[in-house]
Amino acid sequence: MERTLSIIKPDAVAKNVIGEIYSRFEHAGLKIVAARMKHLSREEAEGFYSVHRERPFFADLVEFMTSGPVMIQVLEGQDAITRNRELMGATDPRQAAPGTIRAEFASSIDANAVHGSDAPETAKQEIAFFFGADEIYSR
Ligand code: RTP
Ligand code: MG
Repeated sequence: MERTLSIIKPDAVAKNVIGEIYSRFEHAGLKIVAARMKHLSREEAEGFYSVHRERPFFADLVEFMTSGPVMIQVLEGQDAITRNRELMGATDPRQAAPGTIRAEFASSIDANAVHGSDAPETAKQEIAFFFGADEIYSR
């Protein structure tokens, strides 16, 4: 069993597709074992994406991630990290495979609907960034 951190970004929350995205997780065998809706502060968004601090898109990324509430969840299942990344599709929705979350719901490389951890180490860090051990209900 593996865990990954998923965020439904402000664009997808605004589009009212939280349930549709949750449904994809469930159909793929991923269980939602923790969840919280939150409007990230600038400090939280900067901290969460601190690996990208020096990248040219960092300011836009933080601006976008604080533009409205997000839905944050821990997904659990076999190969959860890879499986979630497959469901998400490529970062740029124009390159995302048909049928993926980003192909269906994203409108640009910034407003790209979802975040997913990209490796076991980052998954661990990202889960701990938002959830205490007592807030995760493994099933
Ligand atoms: P995420 O971390 O949000 O799951 O997305 P990702 O792994 O597919 O992409 P990553 O390289 O980690 O980039 C994080 C987010 O920054 C925005 N971005 N903009 N304008 C650009 O060239 C650019 N590149 C990345 C995207 O919103 C991406 O999801
Ligand atoms: Mg990433």
